[in-house]
Amino acid sequence: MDSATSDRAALRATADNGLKIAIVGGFGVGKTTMVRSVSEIRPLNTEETMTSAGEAVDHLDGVHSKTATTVAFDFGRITLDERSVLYLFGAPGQERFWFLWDRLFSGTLGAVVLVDTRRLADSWYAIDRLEHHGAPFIVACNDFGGPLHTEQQIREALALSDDVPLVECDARDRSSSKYVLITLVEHLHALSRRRLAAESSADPSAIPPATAPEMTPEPTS
Ligand SMILES: Nc1nc2c(ncn2[C@@H]2O[C@H](COP(=O)(O)OP(=O)(O)O)[C@@H](O)[C@H]2O)c(=O)[nH]1
Ligand SMILES: [Mg+2]
Repeated sequence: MDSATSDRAALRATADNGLKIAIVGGFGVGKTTMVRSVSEIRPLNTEETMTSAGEAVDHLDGVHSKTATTVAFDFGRITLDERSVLYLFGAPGQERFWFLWDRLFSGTLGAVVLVDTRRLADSWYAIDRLEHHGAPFIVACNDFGGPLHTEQQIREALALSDDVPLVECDARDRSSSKYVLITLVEHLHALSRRRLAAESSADPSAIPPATAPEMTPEPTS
């Protein structure tokens, strides 16, 4: 088993704010690849070589080049600043692991749904569960050189609403994977600003008074 933890980049002692992001999607869409390409530590993963014993269980339609499969979680880490650390969890895509996903989504800030545009339906379940949990997410189309679809075609096939960001990526490429995570974080930020604005208009007393900067209380933590 290729399973390793490395302290190549030791976690800072000041890091006290762990933020969790999930990377989900169908079997073979590139979840393990993405966690590997962006993690600053050698990701803990639990890949197993696939053998003929799994043929009846893990269907390789459309993913014939795949030789290993995740049998638990991919786990990676990115330090954001002195105090904040982003943890990435890639959930195994096979149907028999779907029961793990609901636990995975608790406490996550949001999720990236990776899709292979040749097999869009394989990511339906991930989107369904995220919507069920009310968890914010974005969709990233991983580049497998499949037929080109317009954004509208992909949105229709996935029944995605217009406010869910849809981006393209190459999970093997670090900067492309980083861009996907930045898109998710910007989406989360926009959602939280929208929520605050809605709360303020429902309750005008919730609008913070316009005080001079020197009157702003010091943060307590
Ligand atoms: N062409 C191409 N292949 C990819 C890309 N991302 C992953 N792969 C390959 O697709 C296969 C499945 O990827 P993997 O990360 O194991 O998928 P997972 O089941 O979602 O974890 C592997 O052989 C990867 O090397 C990509 O962006 N483009
Ligand atoms: Mg995997």
